This record gives sequence, structure tokens and C-alpha cells, in this order.
Amino acid sequence: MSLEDLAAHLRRASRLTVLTGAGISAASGVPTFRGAEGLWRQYRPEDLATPAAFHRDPILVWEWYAWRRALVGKCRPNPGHDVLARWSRERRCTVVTQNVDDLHHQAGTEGVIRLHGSLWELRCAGLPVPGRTRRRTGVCDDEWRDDRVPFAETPPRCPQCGGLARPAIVWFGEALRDSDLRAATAATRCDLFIAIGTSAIVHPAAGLLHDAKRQGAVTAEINPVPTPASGIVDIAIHGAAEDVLPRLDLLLSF
Ligand code: BJW
Repeated sequence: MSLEDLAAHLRRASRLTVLTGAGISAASGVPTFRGAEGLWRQYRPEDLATPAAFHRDPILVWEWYAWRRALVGKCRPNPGHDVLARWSRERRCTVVTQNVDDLHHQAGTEGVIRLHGSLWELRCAGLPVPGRTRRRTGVCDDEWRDDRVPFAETPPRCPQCGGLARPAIVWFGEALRDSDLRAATAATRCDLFIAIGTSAIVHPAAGLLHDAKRQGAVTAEINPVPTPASGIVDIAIHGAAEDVLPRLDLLLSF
């Protein structure tokens, strides 16, 4: 099946859902996790992206996030994000993303469902700031946005209780926010489901494509390399999102 076949399904689809992963932001300069230059090739997820890692060494974890915020803060949406933003407005396309970079939002995508949180949002960790206070704080419900690079102080503190703040990001072993998972699951009831730029191995996000297929959706994947989803989808397009999506968008106008 070809790009033309995918365009034909897109033209017919009245409910379209797209699941994106780190690959859609690669052309913007955001590192992926598992590619040759991926973050997990240089860092161990268990040292940086688990609640246990944060309890063990919050300063190390915050240094890593401060570095990523500085890097991602300079990145801008690419033509792949732009096409999806337009589809969200003009084709009732629901964008579900695993990305924490907020580039879909910056591109003007409406109603993005962010499964893994955002680099730019923080919440209270309910822990004392190392070396500052012995007092254990409660967990405040507060979640707030802070896009300052660098932070006023590292590690940042909860504005409500003064305790340690943490990134509002879903780490390994943590549950996704109920409302996000429910919205993403609802979006699997669609005519066409396209997975773009994801290695399709992190659950529950990776299961969404299977749910969509089980419910009768045509499924597609856009990725330069094969993934575990490639053998399952109806249409696998091997290519970069920033090239394939504008070509696909152009085909829709004929
Ligand atoms: C391009 C491109 C271009 C490149 N164009 N494409 C079995 C064993 C152990 C654990 C588990 C298990 N089964 C399930 C689990 C749990 C775990 C999991 O799935 N692990 C797997 C790795 C096995 N899942 C979880 O822990 C989740 N929570 C959970 O299950 O909770 C259960 C629970 C319930 C109730 C109570 C308590 C718990 C949470 C998962 C959170 C994932 N978080 C991360 C890191 C966040 C940290 C941070 O960002 O700071 O999210 S992991 C990382 O992977 C990140 C991503 O969102 C996620 C997905 O990665 P993605 O986007 O697919 O990126 P890559 O790099 O993998 O792939 C990029 C792709 O792009 C590649 O294919 C390239 O080819 C392609 N590409 N250039 C198009 N130009």
C-alpha cells in the first residue's frame, strides 16, 4: 500500500486519530529516546525517569531536565507538526502525543491529548528540598507552568508549600492521568488511526493502535524504520514525518 492509498483513506475518514512520538520532533532538533543518537543510548532511564531515581537523587534528575528544557526551548515546530495542526482544525483530526516538548501546541494543534505530560509543567513532589529543610511536606494538588530557562533556583520549589517540585511528566512505572488515557482511548473509535514517529513499544500508548484496529479502524504508520507496529498496520510508510506529512497533505488537495 502506498502514500496514495493512505491519502484515499484520509479523504474518506470522518474520524481521524494520530498518535505521535519523538520522531515527529526529530527534525526540530529534539532528541529521540531510542534511535542511534537517542537519549536512552546515553542515559539509563532507571537513573533519570523513574520515581525511584527522583527520590534517590532529585538534583541529578533536575539537572537532566534543566538541560533538556534549555535544548527543547530553542526548538520550533517543523512541517510535520504544521500539517497535523491544520488537520486538527480542518479535518477533525485528534492528535494524541507521547511527546513532552509541547511543539504540537506551539504549531497551533487543537485539542492535543498529551499522554506523558510536559517539560514545561511542574507539580509538587511532596518531599523536602535537599539540604534546605528537614520538614516533610504534604503533596499539594498544585500543578503549574514554568517556562523559565534557567529556573530561578534549582531544584525548583512548590510555590504553595516550598517543598521540592518535580516535572509533571509520566515516568516509568507511573500511571498516566486518567482523563488523558480515557480521552485517548475514546479517540481509538475512529475510521483511520496513524502512528507517526514512535517506536511503538511503550505502553499503554502502544496499545492504542491495537485498540483502534480491533474496533475496525484502518491503521497506518509513518516511520523511517520498521517497528513492532509495522507488521500490524494496514499501511506502513517508510519515511520521515516532516517529508511524508506535507506530501500526504498535498495529495489531499487533488
Ligand atoms: C522518526 C523520525 C522522523 C526518528 N520522522 N519518525 C514490560 C516490562 C517493563 C515495563 C513494562 C512492560 N510492559 C509495560 C511496562 C511499563 C512501561 C513500558 O511500556 N515499558 C516498555 C519500555 C516495555 N510503561 C510505563 O511504565 C507507563 N506506565 C504504566 O504502565 O503504568 C502502569 C500503572 C498503572 C497504575 C498504577 C501505576 C502504574 C508509563 C510510561 C511513561 C513513559 N515515559 C517516557 C519518558 C518520560 C521521561 C521524559 O521524557 O523525560 O516517555 S519513556 C519515553 O518513551 C518517553 C516517550 O514518550 C516514550 C515513547 O517513545 P517514542 O516517542 O516512541 O520515542 P522513541 O525514541 O522510542 O522512538 C522514536 C521513533 O521515531 C523511532 O521509531 C524512530 O525510527 C522514529 N523517527 N526520526 C518520523 N524524522
